[in-house]
Amino acid sequence: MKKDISLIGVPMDLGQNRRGVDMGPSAMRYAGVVERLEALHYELDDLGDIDISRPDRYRKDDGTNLRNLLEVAEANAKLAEVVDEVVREDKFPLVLGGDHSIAIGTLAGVAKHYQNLGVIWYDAHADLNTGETSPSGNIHGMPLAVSLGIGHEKLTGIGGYEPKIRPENIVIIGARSLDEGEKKLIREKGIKIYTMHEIDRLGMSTVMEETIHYLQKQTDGVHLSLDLDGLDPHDAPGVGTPVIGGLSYRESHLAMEMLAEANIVTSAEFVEVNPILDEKNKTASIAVGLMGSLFGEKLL
Ligand code: B3U
Ligand code: MN
Ligand code: MN
Repeated sequence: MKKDISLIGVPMDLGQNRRGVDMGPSAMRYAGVVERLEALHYELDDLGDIDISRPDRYRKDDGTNLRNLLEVAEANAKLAEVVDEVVREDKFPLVLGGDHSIAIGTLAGVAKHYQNLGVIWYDAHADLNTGETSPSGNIHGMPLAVSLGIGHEKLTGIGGYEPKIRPENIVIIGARSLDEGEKKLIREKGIKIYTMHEIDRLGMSTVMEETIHYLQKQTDGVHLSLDLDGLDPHDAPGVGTPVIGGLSYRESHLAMEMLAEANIVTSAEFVEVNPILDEKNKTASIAVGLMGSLFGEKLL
């Protein structure tokens, strides 16, 4: 892993409709992210937070099923520029959300620097909706589709190029709540996915071995997009859309440790931490612990 990390906060909750996830970056800073990574001898530069404009009212944009489209697009365009610069300086971008719509901006900033960027989507959801298939109109359920070039052009065009990623370079891990349109897209595009069913059958160790092998073969960088709702709500209660039957704390640490050992991750984001719904900052602390493992913290 690169020894220089740039930390970027994205205090945005406009991609969904439960307030509070905009406080995620503060909660993770409070939980000691900077100290945790510095203790591992990383040079960490905290770039602070992206400026987010607030609409006077949260609403779907005219004629679309996309909540706060213009503000979400604007925030992601700003994020993409900052992330682009970080990668250009050969530093590791570590992005703290914010709702998962921020992956649109992170990937727009990162992907142009790679021929074949791999993506690990650690999430209870696949986030493969479009305005047409989304049951909610929430853009946080769409960033993976947007990054494939599928969706509203105000989102797919961010960063001035599309698509950002290819379907064969994606691995989804932890899915257990998929909408019909998402299932169709997964089948059509042949996206590799480990739902909870496969994880239960194979075990996390095999799932990660296969994931690492698969991505190592064909990618020149890997972005980890970790939605805290991938974890079971018992372990990570502070998320907007908890889904029971998720990945455990232990499985998640194992996954991060195996990624650290394989040394394949070149950028990462931790999203959907909602301190208002949390229990004493438990979810933010777990997120920071997972970052520790991802960046090489060892038990012994
Ligand atoms: N698939 C649903 C629910 C959802 C997606 N991402 C989250 N929830 N966190 C949707 O609204 O697109
Ligand atoms: Mn998500
Ligand atoms: Mn999710």
